Amino acid sequence: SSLKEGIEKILNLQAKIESDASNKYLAMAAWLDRNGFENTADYMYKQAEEEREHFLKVFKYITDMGGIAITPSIPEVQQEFASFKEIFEIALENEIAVTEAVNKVIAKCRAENDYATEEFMMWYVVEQREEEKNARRALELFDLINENEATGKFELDVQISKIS
Ligand code: OFO
Repeated sequence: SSLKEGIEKILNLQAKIESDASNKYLAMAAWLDRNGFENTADYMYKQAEEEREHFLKVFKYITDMGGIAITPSIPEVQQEFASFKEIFEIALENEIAVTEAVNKVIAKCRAENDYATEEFMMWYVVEQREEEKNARRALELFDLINENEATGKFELDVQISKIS
């Protein structure tokens, strides 16, 4: 393998984090769907698909570099949420945690002089910047549109689904 052991390990961890993110968003999509937020549900199903792609991208990279990609286990994820808004609070927290994980991979690459993997990970840096911005924008909309007013929920559902 052209991957050092520590790099292979941290990349497998990143693959698992992306896979977990996909499952978390899938549960959020289902909650949104069954609570009538059809547009935002579609948005979240799409996020789940995107995270699955992020997972596959790193998974394939490990293999391409001659390493051993480990299929991640699937833990239980949160299925119920207190409110529409809580979904986006959790989504933002999750994106921040993923960004931190990406940064750790890059720090490891630098420590191990693995500049090829560092370059590969830059795609994730850009992606995380975008996803954090979108999650923050969704929360901003909750400040602008009152969820508890007559058509507030409906309007939020429409506007959030238009992000990105
Ligand atoms: Fe994988 O991009 Fe967000 O988490």
